[in-house]
Amino acid sequence: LKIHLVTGNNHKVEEIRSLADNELTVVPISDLVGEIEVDEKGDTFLQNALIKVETFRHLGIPLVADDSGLEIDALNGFPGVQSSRFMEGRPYSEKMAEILQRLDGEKNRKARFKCAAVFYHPSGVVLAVEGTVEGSIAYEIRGEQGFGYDPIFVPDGYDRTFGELGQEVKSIISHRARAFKKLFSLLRLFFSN
Ligand code: ITT
Repeated sequence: LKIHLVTGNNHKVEEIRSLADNELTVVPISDLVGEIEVDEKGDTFLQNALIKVETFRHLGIPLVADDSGLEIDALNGFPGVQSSRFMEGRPYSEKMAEILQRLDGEKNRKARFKCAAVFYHPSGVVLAVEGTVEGSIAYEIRGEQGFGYDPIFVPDGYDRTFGELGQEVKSIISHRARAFKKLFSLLRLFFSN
């Protein structure tokens, strides 16, 4: 089964590809339509993942979308669905510095990454799954691997950030790994022959 991934984020493409088995080919939708622009106006990750898929439904091909973000308890869930848009155009080093600043003196560092993944097939099948990884916000930016907020997120059970732990650990416990492993096992049930 060939699935086009509705994203403009190449890190996501790499992470999701590494979770797929031989039966599944995951291709960025930019290969088909060039650079994409989606109006992510939903209030939840799930709504935004649905909007991404809906935007390209007219193509009549199997699609999958990922909407994800970081929720910080002491900031009432911020940046949440705004994880990408927050301080738009600025480098993540600045976005992370701003978050650490907002948490200055805060003892409650609890946070989680969430991912909603939606699959659409032109036959009418739609599957939606979610994945979460609980953790905490570090006191400084650490590590260069991954993308986005990885260098300030310490998953529960570890004392290093995703930025330090890298893909080997993310592919086992990340929000995205958890969501897409569920999704791909459902797809195997539906579409294996
Ligand atoms: P697309 O919408 O085109 O897929 P995007 O990067 O804008 O790409 P989202 O709208 O889902 O993706 O926003 C997710 C943001 O949340 C992302 O840009 C990162 O800032 C953050 N994020 C999500 N998953 C992450 C991860 O695994 N590690 C670090 N940051 C992550």
